[in-house]
Amino acid sequence: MRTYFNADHALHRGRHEMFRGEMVPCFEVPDRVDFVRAELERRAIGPLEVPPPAPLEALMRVHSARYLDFLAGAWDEWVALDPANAQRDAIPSYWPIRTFRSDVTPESFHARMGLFSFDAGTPLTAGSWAAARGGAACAIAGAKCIASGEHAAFALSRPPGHHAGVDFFGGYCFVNNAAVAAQALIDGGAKRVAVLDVDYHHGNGTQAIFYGRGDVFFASIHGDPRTEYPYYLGYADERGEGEGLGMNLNLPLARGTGFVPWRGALAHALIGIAQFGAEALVVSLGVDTFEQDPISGFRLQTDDYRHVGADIAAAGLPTLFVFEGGYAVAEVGVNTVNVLEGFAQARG
Ligand code: 7XA
Ligand code: ZN
Repeated sequence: MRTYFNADHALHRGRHEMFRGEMVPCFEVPDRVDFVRAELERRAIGPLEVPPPAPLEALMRVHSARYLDFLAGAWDEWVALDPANAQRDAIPSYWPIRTFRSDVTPESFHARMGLFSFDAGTPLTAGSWAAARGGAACAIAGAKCIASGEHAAFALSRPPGHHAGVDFFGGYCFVNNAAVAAQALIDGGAKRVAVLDVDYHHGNGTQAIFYGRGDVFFASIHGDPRTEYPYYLGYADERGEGEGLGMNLNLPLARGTGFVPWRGALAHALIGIAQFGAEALVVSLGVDTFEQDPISGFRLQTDDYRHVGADIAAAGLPTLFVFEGGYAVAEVGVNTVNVLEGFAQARG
């Protein structure tokens, strides 16, 4: 299985994030990818390739131009406000919640940070835009790879993507890599694409991007939003709307859930994907479902991830894995590559 590696990922290196009332060192660190890469090489999973730059047009298929323009210039604006800002990350602190306007783009940089985000846990740094664009390039190259007849590919994208919506960042995500990939598959000729999100956190951004569409099915297994981030989306009664009605399948599970019921939810999601008749599958692959993950609450163990890969392989679809969360840094490589190896061995 070929891996597309984001050579620019470490340009995004947040210093601190707001976490439960205090500023703490970021959980989402460049080392995560280094551990995955080392494990890929140790097990010789397949070649590793740095993709060509992502065309902005491909990102604009799922994100608004206004949002991408903002991301592209945000760091320079932040430093222009005060040269000392070069030493600190930009973090939003105001949001246009209900009754405020979001149709007007304010002049204030701080106001636009809030307009285009939904939490204070996602620091924007000097290299965030370059890194996010590099991550999307991996997703696009991976989509092309499976469209050309490969069984599978892995986009080792970082920063992650599934919380990013049409015009907002949050949850450590700026550009929705999985959505960019699904859209690239559609634009390449696929009629029906499924996105399966197995990260601990609901992929609110991916859901929202495709919610009204009949050509992309979204299934997600995640911590119950009544208690788990991102809290405000991910309930079972969100089934899509308009042409997308019935194309959204949320399978929230209680904090503390172990592998047996989790695997049952995976089977349920895969049945939905089969009934939809997907031609290709994009997997938002987060391994923050791991029992030792510091910010999550499921109880999957390292060996379970092989079964996850094998179960996904049984769907028999061209499959692109897109890297998302997982913050038990020392184990993130083994757990991620267990999924890929489980898939590859089952698929033959
Ligand atoms: O899949 N999403 C993540 O792994 C990020 C979760 C962010 C949790 C919020 C902590 N401030
Ligand atoms: Zn996550």
